[in-house]
Amino acid sequence: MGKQRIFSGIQATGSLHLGNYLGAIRNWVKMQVEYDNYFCVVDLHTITVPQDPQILRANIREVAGFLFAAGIAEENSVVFIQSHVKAHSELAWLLNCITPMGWLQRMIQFKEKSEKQKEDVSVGLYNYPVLQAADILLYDTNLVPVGEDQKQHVELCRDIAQRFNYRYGEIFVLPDVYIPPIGGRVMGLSNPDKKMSKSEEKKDEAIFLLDSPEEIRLKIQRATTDSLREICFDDKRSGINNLLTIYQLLTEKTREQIEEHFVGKSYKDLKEELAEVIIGSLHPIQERYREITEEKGYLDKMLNRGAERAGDYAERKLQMILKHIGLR
Ligand code: AQP
Repeated sequence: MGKQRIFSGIQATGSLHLGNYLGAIRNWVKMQVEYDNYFCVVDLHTITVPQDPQILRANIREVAGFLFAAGIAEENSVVFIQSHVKAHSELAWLLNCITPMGWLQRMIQFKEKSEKQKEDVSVGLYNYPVLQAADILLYDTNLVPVGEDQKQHVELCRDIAQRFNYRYGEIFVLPDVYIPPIGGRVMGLSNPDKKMSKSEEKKDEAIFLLDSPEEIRLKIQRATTDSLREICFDDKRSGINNLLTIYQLLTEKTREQIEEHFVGKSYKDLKEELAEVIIGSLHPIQERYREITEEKGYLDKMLNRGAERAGDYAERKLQMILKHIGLR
């Protein structure tokens, strides 16, 4: 039996943050040896909200660079840019034609993001999960490792695949979602009741992967806590719980070990230690990122090869789908 296949994507809506890393990318790196993997910078998803062309171009490269810098390796994984493989858009159209509008109306992310956009909200934003289903289904994906916010979209993808298979025959593999047991929802620093997000306007909410040690220390120092003193994991104390969860994810210690370690210590001690742990964890990724971006032509070479490998697979799958529908 061959390896099971993973597909996951990441938008280029801004600089990557600790939530993207701990909720998604770090797991992709860990899982990549055991699976056959396709990782994609989903630039077509990114333009479902307005983007400045110059900034978008830079963000796409930054996100791709970080995937390699974090440890995604060509031997195990295909890394590519979504718009470089045309089959994604074509399959999205085909899936649009069988997806009931009512299914999309239930999507929480659309409701949240469209509130911010008000009357400017695009059809593309509404349609986002169908394009995501196309991304996943093109590669016969078995498992989709994502943060918690994407769970509903992967479930919808399964429903679309099932509907398609029922109508046209067993064409699509039904994918499962993988949410990490810890880190599936890293929260914002000053508002720990909202998830850490790239497009959040208040930049203090997130630790970005390129933040300097000084920026990290300052952001953690300002992070919201509470007026209690005891340092322990507690869902009801969202600020302190979030800081401890980040600490746990990066140190890989157990909750008991961490609580014991901080007995008798203050929030200031926790924050100082956490900042150093984050700085130490990001340092090698930042170094590697600089090497990658300084080596002329490296990123383009990797992404061209990725697009070629992904494109071959996707095109074959697309031709088979077109045949089943009656378009070939
Ligand atoms: N705060 C988070 N905690 C854990 N996982 C997270 N992810 C995002 N935020 C967190 C996961 O990161 C992967 C890539 O996300 P995305 O780029 O597709 O967009 P998103 O889910 O909409 O994330 P952002 O960073 O909040 O972007 P914007 O601000 O543009 O909406 C996904 O697996 C996601 O679950």
